Amino acid sequence: MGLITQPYQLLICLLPLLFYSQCSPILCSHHQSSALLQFKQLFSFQNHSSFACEISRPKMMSWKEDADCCSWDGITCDSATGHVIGLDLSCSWLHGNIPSNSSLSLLPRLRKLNLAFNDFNYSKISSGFTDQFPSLTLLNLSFSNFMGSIPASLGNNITQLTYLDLSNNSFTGHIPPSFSNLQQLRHLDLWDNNFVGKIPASLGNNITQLAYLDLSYNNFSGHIPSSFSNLQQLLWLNLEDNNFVGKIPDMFTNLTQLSFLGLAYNELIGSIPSSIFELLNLTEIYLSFSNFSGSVELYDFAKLKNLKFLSLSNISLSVSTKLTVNSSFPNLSELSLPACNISEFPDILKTQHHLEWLDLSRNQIRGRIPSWMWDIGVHTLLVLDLSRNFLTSIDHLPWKNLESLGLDSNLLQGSLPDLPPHMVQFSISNNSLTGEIPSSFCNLSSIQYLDLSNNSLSGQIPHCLGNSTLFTLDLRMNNFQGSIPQTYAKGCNLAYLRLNGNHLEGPLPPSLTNCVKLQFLNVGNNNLSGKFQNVLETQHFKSWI
Ligand SMILES: *[C@@H]1O[C@H](CO)[C@@H](O)[C@H](O)[C@H]1NC(C)=O
Ligand SMILES: *[C@@H]1O[C@H](CO)[C@@H](O)[C@H](O)[C@H]1NC(C)=O
Ligand SMILES: *[C@@H]1O[C@H](CO)[C@@H](O)[C@H](O)[C@H]1NC(C)=O
Ligand SMILES: *[C@@H]1O[C@H](CO)[C@@H](O)[C@H](O)[C@H]1NC(C)=O
Ligand SMILES: *[C@@H]1O[C@H](CO)[C@@H](O)[C@H](O)[C@H]1NC(C)=O
Ligand SMILES: *[C@@H]1O[C@H](CO)[C@@H](O)[C@H](O)[C@H]1NC(C)=O
Ligand SMILES: *[C@@H]1O[C@H](CO)[C@@H](O)[C@H](O)[C@H]1NC(C)=O
Ligand SMILES: *[C@@H]1O[C@H](CO)[C@@H](O)[C@H](O)[C@H]1NC(C)=O
Ligand SMILES: *[C@@H]1O[C@H](CO)[C@@H](O)[C@H](O)[C@H]1NC(C)=O
Ligand SMILES: *[C@@H]1O[C@H](CO)[C@@H](O)[C@H](O)[C@H]1NC(C)=O
Ligand SMILES: *[C@@H]1O[C@H](CO)[C@@H](O)[C@H](O)[C@H]1NC(C)=O
Ligand SMILES: CC(=O)N[C@H]1CO[C@H](CO)[C@@H](O)[C@@H]1O
Repeated sequence: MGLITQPYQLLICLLPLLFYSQCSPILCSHHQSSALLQFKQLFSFQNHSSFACEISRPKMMSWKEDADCCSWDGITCDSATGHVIGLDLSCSWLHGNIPSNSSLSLLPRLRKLNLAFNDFNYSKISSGFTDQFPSLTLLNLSFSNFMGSIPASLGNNITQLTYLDLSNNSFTGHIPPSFSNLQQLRHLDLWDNNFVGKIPASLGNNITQLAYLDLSYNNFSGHIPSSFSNLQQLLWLNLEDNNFVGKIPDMFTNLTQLSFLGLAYNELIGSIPSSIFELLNLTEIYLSFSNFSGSVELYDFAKLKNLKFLSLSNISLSVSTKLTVNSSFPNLSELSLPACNISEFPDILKTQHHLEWLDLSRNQIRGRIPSWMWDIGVHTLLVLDLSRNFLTSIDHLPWKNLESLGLDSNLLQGSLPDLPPHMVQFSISNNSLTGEIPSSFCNLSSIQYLDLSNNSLSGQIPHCLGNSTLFTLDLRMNNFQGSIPQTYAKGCNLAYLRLNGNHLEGPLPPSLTNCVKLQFLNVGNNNLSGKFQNVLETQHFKSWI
């Protein structure tokens, strides 16, 4: 309980004494509560400003002039002095601009400021804003529609900062040199902004307590600083989706705690440093879509027993191992190896029992799927992408929970397989399949994307595909006959319908007007009749409907 230091606090304390046996003095000074109420005036409250929050409420709406601001929702006070030291307005439905002279500056003792998940209508952060809070340890502005650059002076003043989250805004500009003063920083998240420029070497030299560093989804360029080798506390390093160039520096020897490594979607060249294979705490590695050269053996990753997610692409990967019965490989959840020059199913798959995601697309795998593959992730596999290989037949789909299957651009012959019941996405275009669509396709209760185009399929289009959950239906360039399904129900989800290049007859179904989301329709090169026939050979259904 705080000391009663001001006469009016004493008064308010005594009044309730007439009714209650306990006295709880008002901690909050008048000028603090009026600063907060003035800040409240800047905003309107709209729940969609916090749409991304699981739980949200308009915290400020309960703030009342005659109450102790230290008890207000979102406020923390120092219990001895009554100073407001914490303001947590995350997920509070705020909509409006924060001006550079906002009354928050009247709360100079703030240590934690969390404004995440609101809509500040592209406000800028002025140097005035951050310079006001010399004791700040936490600043969270994530996902709240800020823009503009980081004030150059930021690091000069708030040197106690340990946690800085500016992720998912529209910030621009460089990381200012003053950041090198933020030597207490443990968490730096700039994910999903429009930052540019090089990463200052001082980031690695000076901010050596960093445990979490996320610069992904920006437009940073230049080399990855070799000074990152000093970040020995690092658990999380994500530099994905920037314009980093050059070789990965030799920085991993010291990063022994690293658990997440994301370097995908850059323009990195050179080989993947073998020091990565010594980082025993790694659980996730994303190195796809860069320009690495050299070759890697999949088995190099065998020591990383904690590895769950492995994603490589566009490198020459050697997958055949001398896998013995006893030898173990990490138990992966996700293995993504597109365009890795692979010519066979990697035999390390034989030891994978928890696989949920397997991408071997754009490789040179030939023939049929080996029968031992049927035991891999029978109950766990959700996503399987084998498109753009040289597979010749698909006999069996034993994966009960599979939701997405890609088999496009192979050499598949024979008829369509029956699909697992929870399938959401299935594409098998550009093959040589024959026969009809199995009636079992009518049991697919979650299907959204179905692409059977460019095959030699025939027979009628099952009418159940009209009245379905489909968003995309692509059956073009086959030999389908008969009429177009007539049964488009109200609430139809269909947005893309391509039936061109078949032998379909009859009119376009009137019920297609139930598909109000339809954006793309092509029924050309068929034998359709009826009044819509010519008009409908347009690609933008909405434009004339
Ligand atoms: C947001 O408010 C609208 C009405 O103003 C209401 O229909 C909707 O359910 C609310 N959403 C949430 C997530 O509270
Ligand atoms: C949001 O910003 C725009 C443009 O600066 C302005 O016209 C509008 O009034 C602002 N809305 C609110 C709620 O402050
Ligand atoms: C901020 O400046 C505007 C005018 O530029 C003024 O109307 C407003 O009262 C000022 N707010 C504070 C808190 O000083
Ligand atoms: C900051 O906001 C993010 C929202 O992106 C949230 O996940 C995180 O927990 C917040 N951090 C703190 C310390 O409140
Ligand atoms: C923060 O910087 C401003 C100028 O940028 C200066 O006036 C102020 O004294 C500094 N505050 C601290 C605590 O260093
Ligand atoms: C930051 O590191 C650089 C070396 O990169 C050093 O020259 C500088 O003094 C350091 N800055 C601070 C504030 O410690
Ligand atoms: C990203 O940076 C590159 C140069 O590194 C530049 O050409 C490009 O326009 C930038 N893109 C954006 C969206 O700022
Ligand atoms: C590892 O960190 C130490 C201490 O910061 C440093 O002296 C050494 O050069 C680092 N090693 C590498 C390979 O970067
Ligand atoms: C890294 O792994 C070691 C050995 O498994 C473990 O003792 C340590 O706690 C791990 N570190 C982290 C940060 O998980
Ligand atoms: C990386 O590869 C892409 C295409 O594979 C190419 O366009 C780009 O120029 C390459 N970049 C570098 C830095 O080699
Ligand atoms: C569409 O299917 C549902 C259930 O599958 C059924 O209740 C409804 O009658 C069907 N509508 C049409 C137009 O066939
Ligand atoms: C990945 C992610 O959640 N990105 C979000 C960033 O914020 C914008 C809106 O400001 C969302 O549309 C993105 O989905």
